[in-house]
Amino acid sequence: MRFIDEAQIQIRAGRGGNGCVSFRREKFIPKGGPNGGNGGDGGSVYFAADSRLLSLYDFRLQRTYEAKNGRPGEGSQCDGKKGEDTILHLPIGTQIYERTDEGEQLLADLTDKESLVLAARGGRGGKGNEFFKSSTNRAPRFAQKGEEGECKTIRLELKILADVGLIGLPNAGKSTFIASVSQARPRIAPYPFTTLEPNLGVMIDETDPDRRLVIADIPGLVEGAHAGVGLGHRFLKHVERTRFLVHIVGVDEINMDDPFAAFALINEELRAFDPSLAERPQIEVFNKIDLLESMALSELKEKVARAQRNVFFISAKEKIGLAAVQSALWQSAEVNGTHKALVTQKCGPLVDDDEYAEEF
Ligand SMILES: Nc1nc2c(ncn2[C@@H]2O[C@H](COP(=O)(O)OP(=O)(O)OP(=O)(O)O)[C@@H](O)[C@H]2O)c(=O)[nH]1
Ligand SMILES: [Mg+2]
Repeated sequence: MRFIDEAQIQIRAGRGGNGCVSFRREKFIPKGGPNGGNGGDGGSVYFAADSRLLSLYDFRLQRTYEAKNGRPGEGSQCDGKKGEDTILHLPIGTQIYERTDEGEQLLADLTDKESLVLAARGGRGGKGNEFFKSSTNRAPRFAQKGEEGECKTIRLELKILADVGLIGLPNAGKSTFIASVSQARPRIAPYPFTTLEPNLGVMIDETDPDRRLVIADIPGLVEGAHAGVGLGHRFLKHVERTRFLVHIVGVDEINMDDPFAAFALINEELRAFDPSLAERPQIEVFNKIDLLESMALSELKEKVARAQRNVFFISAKEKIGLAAVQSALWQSAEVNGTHKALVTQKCGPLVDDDEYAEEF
């Protein structure tokens, strides 16, 4: 599976270059002064957020990352070159923990596409002997060594950031929904557990392209997910950092006597995983209404009205009723009358390496 949301790596910054001991020696200047240059600083290791990424897969393949050492200083006051930095690109939403014998500590949370974090600082270059020249020591015969660069064990954990999380039973039509309202093109198929990894889609307002919402589609949940049934709750952490949820129930799988039981079942799973997730604002949706006879549909609508619930009726496949859900989403995203959303992510599903290479 390409979607990986945890990895552990070693990072090592570069050593500083040693300072140089050297004296000016020229034919008619037999005792020229010290002229050893300073060593260059070692390169540092940085983490940068990259909105094109949605997996820590690469960090399972390569576990050690180093920045370059600084070059030593040379005679004739030549300072050594600084070692090159290494910048590691991570998906937005990656949390960076440093592991030590005492435990682990959060170094940074890449919540923004502009995030750039210094994770391991390069060692300082040593001073050359010219630096140490003074009135009391006009010919120092020593220079400093370069410092070691920092070396750290890092645990990376991706927790997707999105405005909207899609939840529901397998086969409810979550992926069909995200495909209908965004550019995301996840796999859709008539059997449960088609989605095995989260997909991200961006819903764009046609009348105002600056208005966007990032939607996360995760694999379906089943009863007992919190105890590991089905794909378990492994993916629920990827809706933990969403602002609101769209809860999709396929009408082909409900019991007409108790049509809301399917919502309750998933809500129980949310509660068992994290009570605050169960309190997250939810937009409830009955999907696949094209499969219902008009009599059954009217009956269901009546039940919703009687229960005084605000459930939307859609067909994600036939694109019926989507506008109402979308406008409810825009409304939920408003804070004090203005649109507020994460505009940080623009990618769809996990970028394929070849596509990635082509595009960049
Ligand atoms: N008739 C009808 N079929 C739909 C509708 N929405 C989705 N489907 C079908 O339902 C099946 C499951 O759809 P998906 O979008 O893959 O469902 P999912 O919730 O993402 O499923 P998992 O990824 O397994 O959790 C597919 O065969 C879809 O074509 C709809 O509105 N009407
Ligand atoms: Mg799916």
